[in-house]
Amino acid sequence: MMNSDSVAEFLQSRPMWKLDRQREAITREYVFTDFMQSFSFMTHIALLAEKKDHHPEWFNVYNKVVMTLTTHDADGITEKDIELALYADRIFSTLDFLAK
Ligand code: H2B
Repeated sequence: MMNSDSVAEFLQSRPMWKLDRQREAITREYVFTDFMQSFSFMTHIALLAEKKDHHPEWFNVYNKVVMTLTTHDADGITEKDIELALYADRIFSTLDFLAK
C-alpha cells in the first residue's frame, strides 16, 4: 500500500483524479468525442491491464469512461494503480491516433 503522502502528491499533480475515501480508490472521468474513441481507449488500457495483471473498474456510456483504480489484494491504493493511471492519462493525451 502507498503512504498517504505519495497518494496526495499524485492527486495534486493530476487534479482530474479524485480520491474515493470510502473505497480507498482513485477515480477519473474521461470524455471523448464518440463511442469509438471511448472503446479504443479502453482497448489500449485493457492490453496493459492484462500484461500487468492489474485491471481497472470502469463504466462506459457512449463518449464517457469513468475509471476507478484500487488494488483488491491490498485493500487500497498501490503503485500499480498510479502506474495504470499515468498510462491511461498518456493514452488519453495522444487521442489523435485513436481518432482515425
Ligand atoms: N486488479 C486489481 N485492480 N487489483 C487486484 O488486486 C488484482 C487485479 N489482482 N487483477 C489480480 C488481477 C489477481 O486477482 C490475480 C490473481 O493476480
